[in-house]
Amino acid sequence: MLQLHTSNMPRERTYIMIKPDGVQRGIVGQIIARFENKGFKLVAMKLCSPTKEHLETHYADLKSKKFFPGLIEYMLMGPVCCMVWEGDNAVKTGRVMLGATNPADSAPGTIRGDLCIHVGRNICHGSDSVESANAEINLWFSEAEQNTWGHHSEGWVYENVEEPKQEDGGAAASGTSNTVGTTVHAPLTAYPGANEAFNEYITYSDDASIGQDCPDLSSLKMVQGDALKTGDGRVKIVFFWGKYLKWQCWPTMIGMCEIAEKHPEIDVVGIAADKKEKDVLRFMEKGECRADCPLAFDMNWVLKDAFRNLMKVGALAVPHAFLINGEGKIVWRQAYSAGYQFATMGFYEQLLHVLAGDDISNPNGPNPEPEEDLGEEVESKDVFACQEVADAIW
Ligand code: RTP
Ligand code: MG
Repeated sequence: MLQLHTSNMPRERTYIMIKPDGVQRGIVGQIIARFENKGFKLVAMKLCSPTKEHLETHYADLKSKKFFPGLIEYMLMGPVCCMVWEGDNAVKTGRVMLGATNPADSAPGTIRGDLCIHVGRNICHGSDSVESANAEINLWFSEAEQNTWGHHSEGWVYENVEEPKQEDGGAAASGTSNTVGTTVHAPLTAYPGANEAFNEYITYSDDASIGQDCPDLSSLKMVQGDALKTGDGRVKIVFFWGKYLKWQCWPTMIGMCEIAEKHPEIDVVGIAADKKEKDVLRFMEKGECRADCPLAFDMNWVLKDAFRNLMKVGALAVPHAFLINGEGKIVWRQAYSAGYQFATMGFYEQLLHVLAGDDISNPNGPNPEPEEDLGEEVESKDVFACQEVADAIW
């Protein structure tokens, strides 16, 4: 799975529930505060009064226990406060924070150790494994209720958070987040209306690479995943990145992986346009490149040069993505700069058109000619000698 942690990437999640006694005793706030203070991120919360059946499903693994009927009765005594907390080791740490099941055994400093006495009134529940956390989260919350958002303190809670840098005056480099209160990258949806009318102004035939055959990908040295062959009927994205770029690449890299996950019918390859393969491998080993789609090394920039030659330009800027249709032709390309996201700037819309079978290669012909000179001489005036201009200025 995708492991790249910019501030809005999901980490481990756990389901924490304040039981009816905790709600009745008015200690919901204290419990929430402990998770907030720890550094975990609240991604879902609601107060609800579940049915008996719902609680029986939640505690299904305890059905054979003698205390099961009493447990269900206890859980039906009033509303419960359901929450999903996110953070590294959230499941295990969440359990440690709750304390032992029986408050008589819970260490002081834990929630149960500090705030309750009897096992049948132990005020809170926490998932006991990542698997049960995922099942419980989906039992209690719909997908729409589970929020993904970037926490402004992420870079102060975790080490090595890669912040996608924007025009922030260097705040990202100093360790503070530049994503205050925002979701870093837009969800993968086309902009409204994109599929109704073809977006006419973005493709021109004087981009020399458009309509050309995608260069042979067999020279690539695959680092992860299988080699790709163009013209096999499958749409492809060829994405150039460089380890030296780091944060400039991450948002585009994440977007690329999201597209690959969302569209199994297409192939994606990320190509490291770096000098030495061993540097790239080392970078991957260190876990800094946390992309889960096929990745390749472009020895001696063979492929990068091949694309550059097709474009008839002096340099191929990275990050740079090429969209290749099923016949192996380049139908769209896009360069990215810091902070730009893969799914934005029209790329995803273009992909959807290609998948829908639209020909996006040349709907507009060449760039329009510059507007004709109307032939009127523009009178030049000396600003200091002309009263009219001086009046306008002052
Ligand atoms: P929870 O699921 O609520 O987080 O608690 P847990 O994992 O620490 O403990 P578990 O074995 O799953 O038990 C679920 C809840 O059942 C009640 N219980 N009563 N009378 C008893 O011996 C007994 N044992 C467990 C507790 O409310 C416990 O939290
Ligand atoms: Mg349990």
